[in-house]
Amino acid sequence: MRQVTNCRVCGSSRLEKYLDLGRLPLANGLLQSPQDECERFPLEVLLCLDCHLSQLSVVVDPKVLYSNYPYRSSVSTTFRRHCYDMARVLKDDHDAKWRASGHHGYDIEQPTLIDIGANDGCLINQFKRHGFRPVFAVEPDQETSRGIPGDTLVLNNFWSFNSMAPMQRLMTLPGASHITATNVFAHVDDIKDFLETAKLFMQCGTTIIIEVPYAYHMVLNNEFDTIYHEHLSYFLVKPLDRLFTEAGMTLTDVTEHQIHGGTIRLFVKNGKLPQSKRVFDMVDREAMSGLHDVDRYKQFARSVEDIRDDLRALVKDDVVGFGASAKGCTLLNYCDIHLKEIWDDTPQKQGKYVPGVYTPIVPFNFDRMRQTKHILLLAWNFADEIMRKINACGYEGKWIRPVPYVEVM
Ligand code: JHZ
Ligand code: ZN
Repeated sequence: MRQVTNCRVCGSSRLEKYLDLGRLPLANGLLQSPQDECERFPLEVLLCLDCHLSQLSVVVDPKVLYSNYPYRSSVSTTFRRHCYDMARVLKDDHDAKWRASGHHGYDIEQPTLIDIGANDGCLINQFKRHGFRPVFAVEPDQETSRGIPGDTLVLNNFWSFNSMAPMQRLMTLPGASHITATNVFAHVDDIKDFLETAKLFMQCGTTIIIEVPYAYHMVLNNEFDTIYHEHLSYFLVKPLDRLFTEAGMTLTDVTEHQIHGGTIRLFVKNGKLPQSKRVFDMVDREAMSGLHDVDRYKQFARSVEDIRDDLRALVKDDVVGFGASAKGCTLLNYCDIHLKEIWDDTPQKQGKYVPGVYTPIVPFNFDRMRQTKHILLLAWNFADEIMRKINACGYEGKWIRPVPYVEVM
């Protein structure tokens, strides 16, 4: 474990702690048995008073975090749909640029893809459907990467200069027109090295498309459960813009998406280029919302305590959870809530236990549903999909949503 003393973006040592969730276990370190021990690490968030990046106070070894990783992106229809839409937007944009450059009809150059943090191939599958040719995928966990389509070269490694530069030379790996990194950039400690590694595979015109949960929504909507040891950084546009500029790149555009409780999609290119007005507007909105001032974060921390107290008063041990998400692990452990069980469709999670609270994770069961009066939405980001599905099975009980405030529906 590494203690963070300097900001990951600007190097400043002026880091102020605004949230302390206690010593928590690793969110995806699911247990085989309720008797198993689990290691705990501090879960505290610091704000850089100079560039306004929020970051954890410690970095846990990624080899510990990402071995036997049970999360599978493809389980949610909403996320698959999100990847489909993303591929469509990028393909349309690619085709429009190709046409504008004077080429027509069947002569369209095929866009190519490198996907970082490919998980089970959820994103690659949707990009292939839109005519992208995968160059290679990077996914450190071998077992997770089994879902990636067989015709895609898979590198079971972390995206770092030390691991990728020798591979590039040995295997003469080419570049790609698009490099995607969805829900992985916040997991990276050395984000400058991440960008230098990307440069190895950038050609003229390559776009890096990064998606990260947006700290603006985390703070304004009290999404404290998106804080766990995998998420080292909680990004605003302001520090990101500085990061890319200092790396000799340009954040050319940024768009907002609803997925995972509020996500930003960043478009990054090599060199100094014009920026969309959206980039400036979002930085302004962050400032106007108080997010360049530590007091707003301290107010967030007080709201988190209120949610904890409300949930503890409401949730009894006959309540069932839906979605053994990483978020759920933070929520249950921080609030010290002990549910009857958690339903989850991920085969790799079923039969295991949430660390710290030792709640069993089981498949959805029709008979148990009939005896259930309250379900706690531990994957509130997929509330519509989950509620529609379970209500359609005849569920007549109530739903509890923990954020932005505790709500019984
Ligand atoms: P879900 C994920 O975090 C992964 P998590 C990662 N840590 C990250 O960075 C963030 O997103 C942004 C289950 N489920 O996706 C599947 C069903 O069983 O909200 C999952 O276990 N049936 C890399 O883990 C869980 O719920 C369903 O119908 O907090 C959802 O976890 C649906 C919709 C979900 O993220
Ligand atoms: Zn900083």
